Amino acid sequence: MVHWTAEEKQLITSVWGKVNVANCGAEALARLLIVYPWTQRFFANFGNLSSPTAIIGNPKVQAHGKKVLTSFGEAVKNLDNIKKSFAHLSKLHCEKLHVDPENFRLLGDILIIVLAAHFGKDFTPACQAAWQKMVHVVAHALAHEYH
Ligand code: HEG
Repeated sequence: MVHWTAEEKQLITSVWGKVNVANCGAEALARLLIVYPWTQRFFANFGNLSSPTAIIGNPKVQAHGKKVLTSFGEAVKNLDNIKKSFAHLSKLHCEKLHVDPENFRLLGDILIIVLAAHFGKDFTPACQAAWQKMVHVVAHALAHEYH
């Protein structure tokens, strides 16, 4: 089981409390689709993804980014139980959506970039370290039910 120090928990929850889930979620998913264009194959039914501008302005990308980051928030609320709280989502991504778990790691790295851009110098190295651990634990939990 993952161990969180009191400081890590505090850094994660205090940053999370200031995150605009709709904005950051939309930005993170859009950046994923732009920087790693092969991830677009999972979103073939999202309409126009033909350029960075189209991706950023695509309402389905925005809505799905918000949904993903809202779900990420469940992990923040359940730091000591992330694996269990994501078991059903892991099964869904494996069995129904066929998303390669490598993509969870890519999205996690992008989320760090988005948070760093939004928070600037308030995203201290200690904050970043706690969040790196967080996105790693989430990616691991989402990959857990794969077979
Ligand atoms: Mg996934 C659906 C969460 C990464 C591709 N994702 C969903 C849903 C949630 C979710 C809550 C809706 C599930 C439902 O309808 O019951 N996703 C989620 C999290 C993370 C993640 C928390 C990582 C932090 N997802 C992720 C990545 C990809 C992906 C990296 C692909 C590159 N997700 C994906 C697709 C769907 C979902 C294709 C279905 C979208 C749709 O057609 O509505």
